[in-house]
Parts: sequence; C-alpha cells; structure tokens
Amino acid sequence: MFSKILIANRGEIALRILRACREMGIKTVAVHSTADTDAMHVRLADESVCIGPPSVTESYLNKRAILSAAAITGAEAIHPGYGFLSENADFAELVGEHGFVFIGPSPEHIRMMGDKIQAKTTMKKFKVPLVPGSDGALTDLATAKKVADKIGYPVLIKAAAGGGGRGMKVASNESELEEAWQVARAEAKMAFGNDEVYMEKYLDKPKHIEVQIIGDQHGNVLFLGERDCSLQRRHQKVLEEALPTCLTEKERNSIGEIASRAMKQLGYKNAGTLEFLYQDGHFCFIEMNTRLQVEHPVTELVTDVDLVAEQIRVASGERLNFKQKDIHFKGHAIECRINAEDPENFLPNPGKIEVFHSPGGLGVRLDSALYVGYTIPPYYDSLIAKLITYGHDRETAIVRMQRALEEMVITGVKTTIPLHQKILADPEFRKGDYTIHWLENFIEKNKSI
Ligand code: MV4
Repeated sequence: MFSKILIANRGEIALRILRACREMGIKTVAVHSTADTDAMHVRLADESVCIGPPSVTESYLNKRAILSAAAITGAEAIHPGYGFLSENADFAELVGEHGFVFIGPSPEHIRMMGDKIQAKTTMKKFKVPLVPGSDGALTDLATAKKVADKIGYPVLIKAAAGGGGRGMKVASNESELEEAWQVARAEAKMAFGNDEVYMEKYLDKPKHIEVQIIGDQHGNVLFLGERDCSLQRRHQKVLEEALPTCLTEKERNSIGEIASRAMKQLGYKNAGTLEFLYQDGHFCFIEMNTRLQVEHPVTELVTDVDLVAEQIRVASGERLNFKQKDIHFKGHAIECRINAEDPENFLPNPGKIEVFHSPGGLGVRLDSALYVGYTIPPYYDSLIAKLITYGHDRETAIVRMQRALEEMVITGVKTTIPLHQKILADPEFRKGDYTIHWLENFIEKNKSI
C-alpha cells in the first residue's frame, strides 16, 4: 500500500479523497493555486504545494507543476479526482513515466473511451447493447444519408471527441441532414480540433442511467449498481439517485452482468461508469467515463462500498475488498448538488460564506469543503456541497432530503437549495418516472408562475 498520495484536485472531492487516505493511514499532499491558499483541502492535508496562479490551465491542469509537487514531497501515487486531469490519457501516461502510480485506469483505456467511436466499437465487440447508428465514423454525407434511411429519422450527429452534450446535432428529416452534418463537423473541429463524427438514432424520451463498475489488477470486476442521472440542466447534473426505481431486479442484474463481463474482457482497472440511455425497457450504451464521478456517494450508500478506498487499493495492486456475492443493494439514496448560483438564472454567485449550518442526523451525508468565513473564488466550478440522504426506500430518502435542506443554512452567497426544494415537492418527481427532458421543462414552467 502507498504511504503518501498527492491529490490533484480541490474542493469537496479533494476532501473526499483526503478522508479515505486518513482512514487508510496514508499521508496526503494537497496541491493548490494561489486563489486556494485558504481552501479546506489545503488545511486538512498533511502537506501542501502551491502549483500556480488562479487560472486552471496554469495550476490544476499544469501537469509539470503537479509532477514536481509529487517529486518534492515523495508522494508515490496521484489521485486526480474528477474533472481537471482525471480523463487526460497523456497525464496518466506521464505520471507512470515519472515513476508514480496514477489512481485510475490505464492511459490506453482512458484514450480509448475518450474517443466515443472507439468506445462504441469496443462495447459492440463485447456484446454491450448500443443505440442503432453508424458503424464507426461517418466519412461523407452520402453515407450519412444511407445510415439515416436505414435507422430512421430523427437522427443525431455526434462528435467522436465530444461527450457531455458538446458537438451534437439533431436532424428530423433528410432535408435537415446536410446542415446537421456540416454544423456538427465544424463545431467538432472548433471545439476539439477533430471533425470526426458518427450517427445515432435520436431517442426522444430516455432516462440517463449509468452503471458503476470497479476492476482490480487481478481480473476481478465488481458491478455496483446503477444511478439515475436524468435530472440535468444544460448537461449539468442537478440531482441523482441510486438505485433507479424504474428498473426491475432482473433488468438491473442483466445490465450489471453485461457491463462487468465487458469490463473483465477489456481488462479494465479502477473505477469506471458506463452511460446508457434507457427507453421502452431497452438499455443503449452511449459513453464511458473513466474516472470517479461526482455522484459516486449515492452508490456508496446503497452498496456500503467505499469507492475511493477501493480505487486506492486496486491502484496499489491489492485485490478488491469484495466479491460480487458480497454486494447487497439496500435502500435508496439521493444526492442534491448545491451550487453557488442564483437559483433563478443559474449565474455563478461566488463570495464569502457568512453563515454555514450543516444538516445532520440519521441518513444524512454532506460532502463539502465549505466553512464560515471562506470566500468562494470565482475561477472554478460552482459546486459547493453535495447533500446526500439515505433511507430504506425512495420516499424515506426524499423526506429526509427535504428535512436536511430545511436544516441547512448557507448565507453570503445564493445557492440552488430553493430549486431542490421545488423539485422534491413536485408530484411528478415523487412518481419518479422522469426523463432527461423533465428538469428543463420544470424550470421553464416554474419561471412563468
Ligand atoms: C443522445 C440523446 C438522444 N438520443 N443520444 C447528451 C450528452 C451526451 N452524453 C449524450 N447526450 C444525449 N445523447 C441519442 N441517440 C440525448 C442526449 C441528451 C441527454 C443525455 C443524457 C442526459 C441529458 C441529456 C440532455 C439532452 C440530450
């Protein structure tokens, strides 16, 4: 096992990793920008190194500065958290070349899944169900038309280097196809420097269901259940749940077996998430995330597995602490992402925290790096807290979330707490059968009242 880990991140996820390290008896190194000198992750770490100015490109994305920090502190491994360098294959490779362990999958698997076409080709090979679409990249408009005729309109043109909703264009009929083709390619070229695109049938009312897996270096892969992440606004998740109540136990085990078998065949190591669209009882793989995700706590609460501890164990070469037969899904968990944003227009609202009262009690978890007197800098993501509740069923988790949100006090900055209260009180949300379009409609509807 490692004796010292460098955490190449900030905010709540840096604390999450620090806490796992502390419980495992591992020393921690924090890195920070000059804007984060007073940040909680710096205070809680055993050591800290300033890696650059506020701008992320010069600090949290500064590969050389992070590697230097690891070298001068004698860290043996680097945990990238999520965002920043977590899915940067070149960084994962550099980390290895410099004699450190990257706490995540291999650079090859990160690179493979970063290319959405390669990701789909790989999944197809391992018999994971896909959305009907082009077999690989589209080379020209004529082929695009043929594929669209075969699968039927509406279709989506997606960028191979895309993901997270960037570089996607819908065509409802043949006359819209040429423009969608041109625009998608031009946007992909601009955004990613790569104009490779592919086509999928457009699903009009799917749920976004993702499957959590983790693999060790001995060929073991665990399936840790699904999450329903359908509640998003502009491709930013707002509220997540585990397990999705739309799935029967049979469906859950079936997709779990498919995912873990595929990841075993691929030789995938560390934590990963397979993203699916789920519509009319069918799962269609769309993308894979090769990192720990923001919403991992809901999975931890329903499986009782410490995902970060397992990531560290498997990166050090140890075996997973659990066998599949040890995993028993229990209860229901919900996460509300609390952002320092105006709940009306979602504009970031950084500033100084005047009052902070943490909710608590049975079934309540708060992952946050906030403290009274802390000034949220304007340079980074606006996520300031993740409030997670657990109960023996969905209704209990919801009521507990409502109670916890009422207890929670944050003043000094505007937050998205009022939005969560509205969502949780909504009868349609309470039924639980929402799709990926529900939240944007809900926000629009609430504006006019
Ligand atoms: C789709 C889709 C409908 N049909 N693919 C958006 C982000 C990227 N991860 C994939 N996305 C979508 N792909 C097909 N074939 C609809 C979306 C989509 C979406 C997906 C998940 C969560 C929220 C979404 C919001 C809009 C569109």
